[in-house]
Amino acid sequence: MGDFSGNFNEISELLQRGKAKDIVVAVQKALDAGAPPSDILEKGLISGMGIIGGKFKRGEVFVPEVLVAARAMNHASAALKPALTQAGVEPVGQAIICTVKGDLHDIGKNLVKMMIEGKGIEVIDLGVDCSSNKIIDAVQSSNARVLCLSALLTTTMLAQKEVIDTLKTAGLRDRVKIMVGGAPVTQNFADEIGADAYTPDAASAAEVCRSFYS
Ligand code: B1M
Repeated sequence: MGDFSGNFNEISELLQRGKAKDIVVAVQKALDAGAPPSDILEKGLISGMGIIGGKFKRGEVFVPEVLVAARAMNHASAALKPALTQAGVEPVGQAIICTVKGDLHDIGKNLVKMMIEGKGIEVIDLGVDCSSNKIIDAVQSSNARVLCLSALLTTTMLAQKEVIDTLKTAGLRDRVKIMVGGAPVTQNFADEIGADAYTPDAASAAEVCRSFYS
């Protein structure tokens, strides 16, 4: 283990410039130097994505730049995965995860999935833009005890309510604990729509998800 100066700027900048290959090297370098994986994630990757988000909002960068940053994020997350998740954890059960209807953002969902898998839970990933019917089918045909819904847009967070209402109508609401999250989602909103849990980040989502299997 070497020395890491704690400078996560290089990782943040490589992410913002969408340098998928270079960022994997930088992440590995930071890990080898003893940087905590959670710091690499928060102070390097998520911080860089936040800067891109701000620039996007101000019209300083556009969708193509955000897409290459997203691609770099996915490569870097994959490189971090072994360090972030505990190896050899006994399997405890299944969970379902997706991004809701109308929403294509999957970076947060993928991080939540990765952390939950690290707790020994098998995750059925339904992908993005996922309709209530597809979710209902998965609840019916699996043994999942937890359903995780991610939404990144103020418009699509309402689809989380739609999923819960559809499950109620189908008589399936009590089959699963429902967890909601994503940047615009709050504890108040989760309470309003009748979700079982809200968590602000991937690490706490994994903790809470695991607690439903004890
Ligand atoms: Co989008 N986008 N985007 N975008 N995009 C946002 C969300 C936005 C805030 C940017 C901005 O204006 N500042 C804004 C939303 C505004 C709003 O609704 N309030 C926005 C917009 C407007 C749009 C479009 C409409 C733009 C357009 O086309 N005009 C469009 C919509 C497409 C659609 O979904 N239908 C769009 C498109 C895109 C891209 C495709 C280019 C790309 C997504 C690529 C991809 O995901 N594969 C993209 C990106 C990358 C962003 C930003 C820059 C980054 C999102 C991200 O990945 N963050 C984002 C700005 C920002 O967030 N600052 C933005 C990093 C990620 C780790 O964080 O996903 O929040 P996050 O996940 C966190 C927590 O929220 C939590 O854990 C994670 C970390 O620990 N979490 C959960 C997430 N899900 C959870 C579930 C849980 C628990 C916790 O339990 C189940």
